[in-house]
Amino acid sequence: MRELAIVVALCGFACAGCTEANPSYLGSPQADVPGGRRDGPGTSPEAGVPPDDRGVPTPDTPATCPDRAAPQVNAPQSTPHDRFVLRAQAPGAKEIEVAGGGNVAKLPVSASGGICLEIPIAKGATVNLLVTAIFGDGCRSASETVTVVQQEPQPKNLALGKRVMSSSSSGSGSPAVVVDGLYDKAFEWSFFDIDALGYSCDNYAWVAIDLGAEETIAGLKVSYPPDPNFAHYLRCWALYASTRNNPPAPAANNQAWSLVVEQKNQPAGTLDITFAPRRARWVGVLMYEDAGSGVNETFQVTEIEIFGPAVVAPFVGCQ
Ligand SMILES: [Ca+2]
Repeated sequence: MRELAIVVALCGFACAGCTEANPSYLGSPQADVPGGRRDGPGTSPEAGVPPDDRGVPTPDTPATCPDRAAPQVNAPQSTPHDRFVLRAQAPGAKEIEVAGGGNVAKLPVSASGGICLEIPIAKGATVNLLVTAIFGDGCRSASETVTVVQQEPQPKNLALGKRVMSSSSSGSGSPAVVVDGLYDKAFEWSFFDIDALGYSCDNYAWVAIDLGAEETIAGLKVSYPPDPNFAHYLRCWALYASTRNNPPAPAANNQAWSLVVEQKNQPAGTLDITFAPRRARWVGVLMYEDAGSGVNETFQVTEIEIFGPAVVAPFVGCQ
């Protein structure tokens, strides 16, 4: 059975940025502020007392109402979209009330006993709603609380916990610390490199990560120890990708690898970039030059993350 589908401008209690005016089919703001049941057993109407949020019955609410369960509500906890779908079921009810941010919508239930709403939500906002059924006898059910957060989709770190290979290093332990999801320990590579002719991006250390399967990659993040004077970051570096299952060590002129992105003068601080999506089974980072002086290039890396593209499924509204 087709359910009532209405787009409602309901704002969360702490919502900012809601620009739509109170639609005509919403109750007047503050006329029916959600404050819990107003029709519970033992309550009595106070003639002439305007509705408020103290649990006082409205004048047209019966003096005694049976206990009725809250509507069954289906809504996401979070959404990447600018609206979300709220469905509620309360068989036998006359209306279902959705209240939030000082606005109230009362919608007649369909023959199947439900409603469906598409509710706008501002970027980064949290919407809090109370959903209550209203029956033909004027009595109200208990209320169901709904909280929905709008947040941007988080791309998945495809490197987390995956197999790591690297050139010989000066570090102790395993280079797997760069894919353990933690930022506490750095793994170190260091090699002798005289830049007789200056800054050269010639010799390098490398680290390669097996993503475990061919994936679409679209981002790289490299993290370092939290030292304000840190010089052992990737100043000159390159990211390569391979779709082979067992490629040789990454190298600039190896046909098993293709260049994704390179930087010859990366500034200090966490390296965090996105690039055009491409397929890769392995990724390889070539580390040419740090920002220190001396006859060694030394790199200390706490974590390497490879991100897939942020995927947002199309919004599906009330059908
Ligand atoms: Ca780590």
